[in-house]
Amino acid sequence: MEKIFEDRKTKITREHEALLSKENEAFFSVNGIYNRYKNPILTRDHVPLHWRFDMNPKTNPMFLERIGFNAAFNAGAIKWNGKYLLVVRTEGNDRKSFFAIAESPNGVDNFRFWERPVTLPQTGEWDTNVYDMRLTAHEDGWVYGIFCTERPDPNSPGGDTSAAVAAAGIARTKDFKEWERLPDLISHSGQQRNVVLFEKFVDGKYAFFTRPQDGFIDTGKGGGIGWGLSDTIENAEIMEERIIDSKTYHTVYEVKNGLGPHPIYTDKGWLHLAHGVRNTAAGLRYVLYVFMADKNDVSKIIHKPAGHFLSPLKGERVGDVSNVLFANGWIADDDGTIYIYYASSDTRMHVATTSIEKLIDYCENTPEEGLHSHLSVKSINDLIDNNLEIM
Ligand code: M1P
Repeated sequence: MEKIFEDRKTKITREHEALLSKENEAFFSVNGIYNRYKNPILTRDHVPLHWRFDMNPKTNPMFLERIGFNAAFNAGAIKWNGKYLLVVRTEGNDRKSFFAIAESPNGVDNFRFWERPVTLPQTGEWDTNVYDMRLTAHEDGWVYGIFCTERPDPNSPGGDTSAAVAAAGIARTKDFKEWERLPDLISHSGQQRNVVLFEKFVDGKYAFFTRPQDGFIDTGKGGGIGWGLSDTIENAEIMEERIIDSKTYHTVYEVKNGLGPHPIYTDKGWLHLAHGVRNTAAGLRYVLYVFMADKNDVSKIIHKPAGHFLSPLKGERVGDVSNVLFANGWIADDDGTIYIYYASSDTRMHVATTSIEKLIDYCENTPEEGLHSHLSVKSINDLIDNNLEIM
């Protein structure tokens, strides 16, 4: 038995270390707007071995896995003390997700989880499940994590054990180790997911991007990405919510949408990354889109390129929830590089790199949504006409 333990432990440890230290490589970009990378940056296989295996040969002579993990996805992101940190939605085989921090020295590979997952304090009403944290370094001095907390629906019709209620949980930290939990955001528009805290006070108040929804899955009348203010963060409550980016018929955000990470400031305006969802015969399809808001009013959209910015490709298309790209983290580096951290099909994490300059150009110069095929053809013909003049 001792030999089995040692052989298995040695092999599994060696392969785990090889995975964690594998270098990543950018693919050549034909569109020139962003570069995708060869390897996912985090998967369930990256989860530390001491979270999974009992390392004691006496109690685990066959070196069997005791706690299994299913996925590592939908990570918030921040640059912290020179390191690229992801707050990863880590999901066990028990279907529960929780937050765990992974750190990389360069933003594209060598991500390693910290020694322990985040211990998230509970409110009076325990979370059944938590996920999709958005990080905001607020001008009040705290780093906030706004996340979805899911609990069973007390009003569900008898016997429906899948009915749930989603709300925005709020936690804050100064070192990513100790987290203070605040009461969940109160809004008066049904359920909430995809809530993001803005980094600045607006009219002396805390400002939130929201995504009101009537039900747990369907947004219903909740018509898109919203915006609202709260007097305090300690008991956050939004009295008035206004939709700033609506779901719209026959677009990539026809069924629903939601803001991704905190917006990035540029001298031309705020860059936003969001996800849009459309219906297909094969189910929902989630893609990412980018738009720009006024530099003096982060809730006022000034440029919105048509269609998706990133969509699921090749292996990204398959996973626990297939045909999904989702992003709730990006990092703007001092040299203008932007690291977009996106998850594919609710299963694994990837990175794509671009720059502030490229995203500004993309927002300012990509044709906007015309909502009709003949206007799409007009955009193409305009480009052809300009090109024929100089070719
Ligand atoms: O399964 C796809 C995504 O579904 C939800 O996003 P939304 O609220 O926009 O529908 C979230 O549960 C998200 O975590 C998940 O990736």
